Amino acid sequence: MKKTWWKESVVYQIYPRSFCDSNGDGIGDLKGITSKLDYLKELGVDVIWLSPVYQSPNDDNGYDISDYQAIMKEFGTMDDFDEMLEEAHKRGLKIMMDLVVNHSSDEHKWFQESRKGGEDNPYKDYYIWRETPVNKWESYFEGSVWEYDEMRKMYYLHLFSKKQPDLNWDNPAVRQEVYKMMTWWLEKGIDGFRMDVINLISKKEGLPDGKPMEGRNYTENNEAVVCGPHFHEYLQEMNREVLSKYDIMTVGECICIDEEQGKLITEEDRHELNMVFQFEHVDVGSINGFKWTTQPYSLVELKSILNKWQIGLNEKGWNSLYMDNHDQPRMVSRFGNDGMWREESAKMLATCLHLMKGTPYIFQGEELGMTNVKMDSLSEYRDIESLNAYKTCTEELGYTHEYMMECLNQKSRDNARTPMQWDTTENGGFTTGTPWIKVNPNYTTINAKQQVQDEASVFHYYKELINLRHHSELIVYGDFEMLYPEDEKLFVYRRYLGDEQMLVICNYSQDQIDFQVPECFEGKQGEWLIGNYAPAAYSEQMTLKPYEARVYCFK
Ligand code: TEU
Ligand code: CA
Repeated sequence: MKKTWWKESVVYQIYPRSFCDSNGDGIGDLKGITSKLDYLKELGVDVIWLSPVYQSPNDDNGYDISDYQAIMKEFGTMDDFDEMLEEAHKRGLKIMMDLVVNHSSDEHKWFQESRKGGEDNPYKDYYIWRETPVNKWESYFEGSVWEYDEMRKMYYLHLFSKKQPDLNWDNPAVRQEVYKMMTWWLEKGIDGFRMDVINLISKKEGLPDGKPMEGRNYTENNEAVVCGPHFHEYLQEMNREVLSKYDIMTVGECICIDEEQGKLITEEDRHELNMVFQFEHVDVGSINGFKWTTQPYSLVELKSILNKWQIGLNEKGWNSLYMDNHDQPRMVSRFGNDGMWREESAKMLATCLHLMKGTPYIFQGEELGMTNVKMDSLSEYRDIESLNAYKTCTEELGYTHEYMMECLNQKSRDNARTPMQWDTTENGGFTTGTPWIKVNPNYTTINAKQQVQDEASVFHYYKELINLRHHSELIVYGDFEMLYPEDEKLFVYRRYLGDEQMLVICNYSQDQIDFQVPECFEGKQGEWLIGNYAPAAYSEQMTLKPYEARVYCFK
């Protein structure tokens, strides 16, 4: 397996709107990010992934871009960006940009021109236009994907909100525009791209209806849009024309893919992308991919999904490791225990994730064990997906208000988007103004300032995990084997490389559990590596405490 810096790195995701506000308008910004680079350096991460900072009317918080080569006014200026990039590089931190090119904003110049129609209009086919809706596809944000445009007197396709029209990737001019724009950013010196829903760019010819899903046709269009007929061809073209010319890192967000597709995208000799964000493990507990339910997840299922990906991509591909991002509820609330065992379970989950094979991603605040937020009413939610889902679920699917609020409380994307908790001053130190979204009131006990000072904090635990990775070939390149796959409370695995081995034991429950090491470790001498309780000498029988994680090394 080829060794590269992006396999040895840890990535930190910043959601700029909620990170740090430098001028008191209640919205995080670039100068705010620059002022916190030392904090990230202290944590020890290598790469920062910035959620979109481009000009945008913010229908979907920057994932609707109206100018790919300008900075969103609320976030600052291009000079602020350049300064941030320079300051990051000075500290040895790399910057990976979000690339949102499945769709643009309807306020993008390309769309404004495209709306005009006309035979000689070069922008005419930049988007997907039809005389009438040609299928029954539904948008991922609810409602039909077809929107009538008064000016062109035609319908355009939008897989997300109606202010996010899909670009027509089958038009070579569109692809060239995108490559030109990517090159412009790379020439500026950025270090990579995270590609938003990149596996939706190629749609099946004729845009046919698929088989309706059971219950409702929520994802009926998936088979026609997910990894469509030209998907790999377009990625390879992009790689040839742009990516291969730079030493960068790429990760494609790919919805509804399995590990077979994951392999095709990430295998080195196919020259597409370095890694993908797959969704199977974070969709655990959903019903047919429909997330608005409070149904509990099964640990056995979670393990079998992660195992499948670890094995599938082991030879020539590469995994990303994440549970948190700006679209997911907080992992400590979801897979851990955000009450009595918050610190223990946050550290346990981090151990479990960071010691698998792949590149780990930390979402802002995860390193503090930040939790989901309790919103008091629907009006406190800001996220377009949550608000639209409330409408559909209560109006069409018969959910009660109370049940839907519980679903939102558990799953809304806004759980991730409450402001970063810096200290105990008003608004958690995020802003001196009125924050654009509610601050989680638990900032008085969960905040960066306290944790940086406290050696026993979740922050310091992350620091240690990152540091371990930086000094261990076994952690980066070792093979993975899942142990006790059927156990309903323990997540146990081993890593091995040459003569070295590592045993990772994670208790996903609040029960005390008696554990017997598997046969392959019997008679061996283990050495303590890391854990979330006091170090314990190795023995073949152990009793695990609630949410305990222990890691032993064997040479
Ligand atoms: O997410 C893709 C995506 O599929 C999510 O919207 C997903 O459906 C949802 O979060 C599951 O609850 C990307 C971005 O990460 C997201 O923030 C954007 O809203 C979306 O694309 C559109 O650009
Ligand atoms: Ca601001």
